Amino acid sequence: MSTHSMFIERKTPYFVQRQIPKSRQTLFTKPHRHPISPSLFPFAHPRQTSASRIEHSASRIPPHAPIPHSLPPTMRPNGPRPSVTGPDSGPEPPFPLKLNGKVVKGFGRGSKELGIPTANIPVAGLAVGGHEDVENGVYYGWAGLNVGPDGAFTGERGTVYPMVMSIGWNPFYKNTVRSVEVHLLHAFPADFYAAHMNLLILGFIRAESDYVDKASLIDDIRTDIRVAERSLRREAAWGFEVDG
Ligand code: ADP
Ligand code: RBF
Ligand code: MG
Repeated sequence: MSTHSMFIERKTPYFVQRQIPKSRQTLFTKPHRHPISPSLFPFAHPRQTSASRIEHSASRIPPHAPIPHSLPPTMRPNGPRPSVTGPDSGPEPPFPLKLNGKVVKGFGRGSKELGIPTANIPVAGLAVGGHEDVENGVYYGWAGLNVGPDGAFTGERGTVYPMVMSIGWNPFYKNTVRSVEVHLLHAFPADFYAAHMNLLILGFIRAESDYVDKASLIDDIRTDIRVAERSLRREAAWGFEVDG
């Protein structure tokens, strides 16, 4: 148990622990609902309530105290996941989103060996599509590629494949760069680096997570693939076109 939670949970009234003389116990006879330990937080003593005291306390905060600027990534929540996402009637704004880019080398972590190769495009692809502010997470849609199902380059007009993709910082790998990676739902006989990929994103699946181990990450990506397949199956009636 951490010192902090010990303090929040302790039942002993404050003055008993601190051995405050009876004459000064008036403020502490009722245990505070969220007592703040003056020893842990000297600048946040519960009695210092006037503005001048707060200002005085603030002036004592060291100038270079670290300020947390981002929340820690959320661990994958336990429990079942929905088998489709997004409305059955079709994509709702901001979808559909279009972006594109050339397939480049990614992190080389052997996603392929794990059975989930991801074609990476430069994150600038988001800017090309005008969607730099797109939320991190997992999405589904269609990928138009100038590579056919047999792996051969096809020139201008290509083939359209269902896809599931990840946009973000890959909290499990603690990446320091944002990435855009697309897993095409097709078994290609060969790599297609340098191919051009047009993406049509039709829906959001989930936020990106951190995981206790690699097996749990893979497990979740496998679920993403099934969710993408099912979600796209409804799409026949929506009538979207992707450029190959
Ligand atoms: P990298 O770290 O370079 O992205 P990966 O292990 O993720 O390497 O493999 C990605 C490459 O695998 C893609 O760039 C592409 O050339 C090839 N590839 C083969 N099949 C697929 C597929 N179904 N989806 C995505 N990429 C595939
Ligand atoms: N990486 C993460 O750290 N957290 C995720 O939630 C996550 N979700 C992904 C979902 C999909 C559909 C794909 C294709 C990748 C995802 N990744 C995620 C990225 C993954 O870590 C990366 O592809 C690895 O390099 C796989 O080994
Ligand atoms: Mg990749």
